[in-house]
Order: sequence, then structure tokens, then C-alpha cells
Amino acid sequence: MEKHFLTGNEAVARGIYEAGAVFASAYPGTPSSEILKEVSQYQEVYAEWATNEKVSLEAAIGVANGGLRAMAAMKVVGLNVAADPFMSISLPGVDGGLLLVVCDEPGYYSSQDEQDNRIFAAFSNMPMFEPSTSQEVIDMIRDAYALSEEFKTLVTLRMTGRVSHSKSVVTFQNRKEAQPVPITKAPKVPLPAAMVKMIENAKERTAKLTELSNSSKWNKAEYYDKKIGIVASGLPYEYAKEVFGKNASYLKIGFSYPLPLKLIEEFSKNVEKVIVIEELSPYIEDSMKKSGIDCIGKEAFEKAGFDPYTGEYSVPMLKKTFLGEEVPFIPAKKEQLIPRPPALCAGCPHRGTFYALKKIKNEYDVLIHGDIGCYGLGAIGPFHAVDNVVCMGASISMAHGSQTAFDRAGMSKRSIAVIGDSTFYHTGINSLMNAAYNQSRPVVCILDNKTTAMTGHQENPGSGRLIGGEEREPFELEEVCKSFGIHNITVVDPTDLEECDKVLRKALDSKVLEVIIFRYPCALKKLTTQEEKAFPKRAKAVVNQEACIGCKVCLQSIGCPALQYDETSGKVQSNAACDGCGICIQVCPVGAIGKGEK
Ligand SMILES: Cc1ncc(C[n+]2csc(CCOP(=O)(O)OP(=O)(O)O)c2C)c(N)n1
Repeated sequence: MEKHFLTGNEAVARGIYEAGAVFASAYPGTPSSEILKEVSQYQEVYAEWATNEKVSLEAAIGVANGGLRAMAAMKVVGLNVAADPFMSISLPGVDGGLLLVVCDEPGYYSSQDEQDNRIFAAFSNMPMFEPSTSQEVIDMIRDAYALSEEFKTLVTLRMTGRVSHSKSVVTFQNRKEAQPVPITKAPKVPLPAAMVKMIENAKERTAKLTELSNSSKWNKAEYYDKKIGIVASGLPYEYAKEVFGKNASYLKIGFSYPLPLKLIEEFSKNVEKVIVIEELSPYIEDSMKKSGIDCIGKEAFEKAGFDPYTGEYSVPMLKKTFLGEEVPFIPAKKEQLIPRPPALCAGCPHRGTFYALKKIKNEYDVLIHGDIGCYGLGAIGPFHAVDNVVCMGASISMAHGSQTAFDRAGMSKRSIAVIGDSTFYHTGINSLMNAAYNQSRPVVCILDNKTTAMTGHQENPGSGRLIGGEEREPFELEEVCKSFGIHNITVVDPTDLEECDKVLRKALDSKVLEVIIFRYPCALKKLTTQEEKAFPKRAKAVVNQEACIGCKVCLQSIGCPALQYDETSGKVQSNAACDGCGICIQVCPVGAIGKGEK
């Protein structure tokens, strides 16, 4: 038995491999992104990036409907995109093993929402497991597939970012090939007559799963001192053990939907008082209180001055709340802190697009709808070129909506959408189809950096590679747009500022839907053979120290990390991070920046 040190996400890959899964699909998003790349290391499991989470789950459902084991993985808000197949599969169910891995993110370090997806399990009446260590991830996956096949239902493994990214020791087992499950004869079609039976079956399933949850090894009481009994799930269970040690007893909830309320009641009778420790919503606490089981939950944290409904829990937080112990906060020395606001990378092609958009924004009456990706940084300094962002794909639909309303109201205001290539293929494509068919006329800017940069360069239909690295012909965005009957499509190099300005002005003055594709690969992308030819390496920028007047226009207008101000000389210098995009050369008012070596 080999021992290894794995992150929760690596353990997911190992878990589905050992459990005999044959298919895995995902759309990237922190904290789940690493899962699929890890899966792709196992030859036995076919892995692919889906264009979005709904597609990913539906593909996995298809595999399970064929009697085989599959997994779909996504980040917390990915489940919103996949909510239709997720909710809809609850009644008809599946034949083969179907696992959904969803990585929640208390603290929303990189998500547009902090929702607690345990609620989704209760909403859909489908079982959920919640691991707190990497070994549990693997073992729960094995059980999840068995449960999925036995009850013909999707099973969700809900992780949180801390579990996804923390490492702990696991023991490897050999892969056990799963036998294909015979496919049920009756078609799984949600016709009204069939639904009556399906609803009955689902109720029966929930009753049986509730019994199972009450006796499951994943819901386990550990008795030490019985003055305090702690009910906890996920990582907060580990925090609680670190804080209370043997001064409390524990009921760890690992099979968290259906909740084992009988077991919780029994546990609460065996201890003097019960404390519930769970991040985000009071999912366990509310159910206990509704069932008449007395407990202390979120209010204890509130009394201690915390907001327990948002963000992560921590050991110091528990210590302060329950032991009154202040963990000393060591303030950082201000003089040692270097301000590092988030910035586009050196050489990022989005920089040119936002420089041009900012200029336009100062001159035209425009509403700029942004989207989710590295280009979200266009909303902050030095560009301030985005007015609002909602969720993936929303920029084009919002621009369509606002432009239609402005035009109907006789206003001259123009609407602009700014969206990345991966986000376009994710859901923006539907929005563009809608705008084109309904004949509205926003200006749609697609920032085509040929990759899904923000989440770590995952492939998408325009990136020219598959997950294993093999090259394939990319889709051409202009052809996709043309197929919607859009005629005004312009491709521009975002690092050519004059051209960007010209193209944007022309589009804003136009009376019809305009698509501008700002195309240049991400500075950090490993280029495909085709891209290497189309985008040859460029010479780095060099600041002529004699000519530089230290006006800082370059620093203030483009915020490039490859430029820095030297206090001693009072001049700007370029550094090794320079990628040669040449944007600084174009913004310098005195022509002090030129090209150096490649
Ligand atoms: C529903 C949903 N799924 C996934 C994510 C994670 N995510 C944030 S931005 C992004 C894609 C960014 O790629 P692209 O649009 O090409 O822009 P880039 O970062 O390359 O500029 C992803 C997958 C998310 N925020 N929401």
C-alpha cells in the first residue's frame, strides 16, 4: 500500500481512477480547476474540458445512462450553470455511477458568489458527501459510486477550497474496473404520466437514504468529555478537534444530505450541550432546530463579534468564540508592505483593449458591460473601463438589453460588451445569437487571447489544443459570428493602440451589431505551432534614460509591471518581465521608449 501526500483535488482524480470511472468532464474554475488536469494523467479515464458546466454534467449523465461511471467537476457557481440538468436528473435518475464534484468557496477569494451548495442537495433530494481530508475524498468517492448505482441517482461530493487545496496523506489502492450496470428498460423520459411514478420513487429513495445516513460510517460520533457535543462537517470539524481536543465529543457529518437527524438527536441526548460548527449557511443548525433538537450555532460566533454567515472559519475564530481566547494578531510593519494591487501581467494583450476603451469612455456616452476573466481587471485602475459585471456570459446579453432599451427610448447611448474567448464559448455564444436574431446593435468586444487564462490556461474550442496537449484545429470566432448572420466583424491586434481606437470609433458610429475581435495570445500561453507562426516573438521595450523626462504617463496610463520608476534617477526603466507588446512605446509622450533585444 503506497502512501502519498495529495491535495483534495488530486485525491478526487485518484478517487475516480480507483473507483473505475471511465469519463470525466469539467469546466475550470477555482477552487476546482486542478481536478481534471490530474484526471488526465490516468490513461484509463477519458478527460475533456467542456465548454461549460451544464455541458459537462450532461455529458457525464449520458455516460451514466449508458451504465458506466462518470464524473463532472465544477466550481461553486458552476452549479448554477449546471442547475438545469442537476435538478432535472433527480426524478428520472441514472443507471451507472454518476458523481458531481462541486468545490464551494467560503470567503469567495475568486468566485462571484459564496453560495452554500449543501442547499442544492436538499433542493434536489439527491445525496451529498462532504470530506474533510484527502483520504476521505478517495474513500467517499468509492462509496458515492456504489450508492449512485444502488439508488440510481447522482451523488454530489461537496468540497470547500481549503479541502481542495490542502495536502494530507492518502493510501493508494489499485483501480477496480467497474462492471457496466444493465440499463433499465423503461425510458427515462419526464412525461407527466411517468413523473407520478418518478416522484413516488424519489420519495422512497429519500426515505431509504435517510435511514442509510443515520447508520453511515461517514456520520460518526466520537465520545470524549460529554459536557460539550460538537456537530460539524467539512474542515470546521478539524478546526473543532484542534481547539477542543478531548474536552468535547464530536459528531462528524460526512454524509450531509439527507441529514442523519435521528443520529444527531441521539448524540445530543448523550451530551450536556450541543454546538454546531459549520461554515456559511446554518444548514445543519436550522434542520436541528426545526426538529426540536436544541443547539448553539451561529449566534455564538455573532456574540463573539464575527459574521458566521460569510467567509471561512478558522482555529483562532473558534478559540475566541468558545474559549474567550484572543489569538494575538501580529500587525505587519507598514514600511515593509509594498502595495500590490491586482494588475494585468506584463505583455497582457487586454491592456491595449482597455487603454482604447478608456479613451472611448471619456468621449462617447457608453455603458460598458464586462464579464468574468482576467479582463475583469479592466474595471479597476488605471483603466476604469467597465461599468458592471454579473456572471459568465452576461456581458453580451446585458449589452443587448441595454442597447435595445436605449434605442427604444430614443437615447443616443451605446452599449458595449467585453468578453473573453473562453467565456464567449461558455455562454456568451447564446447571448450573441440572441442579440443577432433580435436585431439589436451593441458593440461586442471579444478579447481573444486564445486561452482560458484566468483559471490557468485550460483549453477551449479556440485554443488549438486538447487537455492532453495534442494540437487540433481551433474554431475561428469570426466564422462562429458569421454563422449568426453578423456581417460587421473586425479583427484587430489589441497591442496596436491606434488601430484599436479607430475600430472602436467606427463600431460606435455604426447603426448595426458590431463584433470586434481583439486577438493576441496571452503572454503566458505556450503557443501552438500555428500561433508561433502568426505571432512571432517581439523585441523587449527599452527606456532611453536620456530621453525619459520622468513624467510617469506610461506608468499611470497602462499600469504595466514591466515598467518601474527609479527614485534616484527620476526616470522610468523597463525590467525583465517585459514581453515586448510595445504598448508603452505607443503611450510615451516624448518617444523615450523603443525596442531592444528579442
Ligand atoms: C460559472 C463560472 N464558471 C467558471 C468560473 C471561473 N472562471 C472565471 S473567469 C473564467 C474564464 C476566463 O477565460 P476567458 O474568458 O478566456 O478570459 P481570460 O481570463 O483568458 O482573459 C473562468 C473559467 C466562473 N467564475 N463562473
